[in-house]
Amino acid sequence: MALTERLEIIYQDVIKRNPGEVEFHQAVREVIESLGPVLVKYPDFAEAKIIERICEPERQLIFRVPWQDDKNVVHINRGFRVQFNSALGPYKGGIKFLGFEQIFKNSLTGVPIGGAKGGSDFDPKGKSDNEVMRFCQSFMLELWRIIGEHTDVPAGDIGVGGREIGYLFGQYKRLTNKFEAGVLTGKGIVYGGSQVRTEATGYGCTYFVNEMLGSKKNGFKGKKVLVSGSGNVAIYTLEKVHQLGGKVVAMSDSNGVIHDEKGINLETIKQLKEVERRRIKEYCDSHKTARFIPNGNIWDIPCDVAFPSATENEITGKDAKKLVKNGCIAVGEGANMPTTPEGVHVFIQAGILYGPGKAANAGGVATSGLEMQQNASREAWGFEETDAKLHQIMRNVYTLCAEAAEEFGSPGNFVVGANIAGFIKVARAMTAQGLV
Ligand code: 2IT
Repeated sequence: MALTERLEIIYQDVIKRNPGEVEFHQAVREVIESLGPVLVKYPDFAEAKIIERICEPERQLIFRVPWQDDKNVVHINRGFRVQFNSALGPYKGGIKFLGFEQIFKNSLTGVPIGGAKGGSDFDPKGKSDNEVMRFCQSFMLELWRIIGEHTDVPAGDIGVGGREIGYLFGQYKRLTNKFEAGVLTGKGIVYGGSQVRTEATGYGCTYFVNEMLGSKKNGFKGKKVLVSGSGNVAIYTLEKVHQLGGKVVAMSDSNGVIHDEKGINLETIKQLKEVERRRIKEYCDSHKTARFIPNGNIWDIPCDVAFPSATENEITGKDAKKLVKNGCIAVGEGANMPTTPEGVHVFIQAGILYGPGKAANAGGVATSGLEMQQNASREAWGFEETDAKLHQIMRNVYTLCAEAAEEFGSPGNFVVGANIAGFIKVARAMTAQGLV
């Protein structure tokens, strides 16, 4: 889509100031493409240069992370934290990147949290538990200076799960001499974690798609579903899709795809991935109707609903065309930015139900918000109560996106809806807080 001249200037400036950050450019472009009609309706946002300010992180930290492996060899990695926007609350987001997306996603949840991301260039593959622990301790030895329950609240993301959050929390506690539970989310249930946080992104994404299907008087019953990935998000999407009557026929990891038209068995996947930390191809050892496709492309398999839940840019324009041609009617992005701009264009043109990550996967960070609420009040809610709150939040996210899309002239376009609804709230808060 063409940008107005003003938005094009902003975009070119972002490229110039952030050379090489192609995924950041991609995320910015997608948002500002939606904002033309917003600036027409709210010229004060333009005057206050809200978009220009949102595109520049409030603070960025890059730090050295030295650690020793099991043979006492010293390694040097690099850690990052990008504190993007605190207009709505303390910075909040995973230990990865794509902090820009997080601002709008967090805004959509209705929970008072700003946007941040962080990460490192450490590759956990093949590292022992002790090595991961030493790395996490060294990482926190720097990070602790800029985080806190009222300042910045990191969480897990790709490659950072409960184990890592535990090591990070232990080190933070030791450094600060405080049991400040709300400083990290995704904690274990026994030390301040929330019920449903592990399930939240997958459950939430399925709830969002269920709302989209419901708007067409449709549902998951009898639907054939693809879920890429086999991490947290993918596993709990599988669980919820099956609970709602759909059938997940394929999943994947970085080695390939498993395909079983009879449906993928949840318990086997949980055992393989959560308990034994093994590769997905081993699924076929115990399920003879399943086949493993080494380096296969999951999007080649015909489906009704697709949940890209692995990583960035995993659905290309070509994949999107294939999905549409094979009869796919809905896509829910469990991962962040898993569809390339060409792919997004294909879905929008085809008029299928397309739930972009910043709306569809907002249940994860929303439930982190619920974890913070419980930590602040020293409460621990039950599973059902927490799940009901998550479900309501996802209904609200859906309604916000649908209404904003309608109001700004793109009915049914949840990309436009999510960008505008997420943006307006942040822009109002920034305007109210003056030039900061
Ligand atoms: O992409 C995401 O929304 C997350 N990784 C979750 C962040 C969080 O703070 O729970």
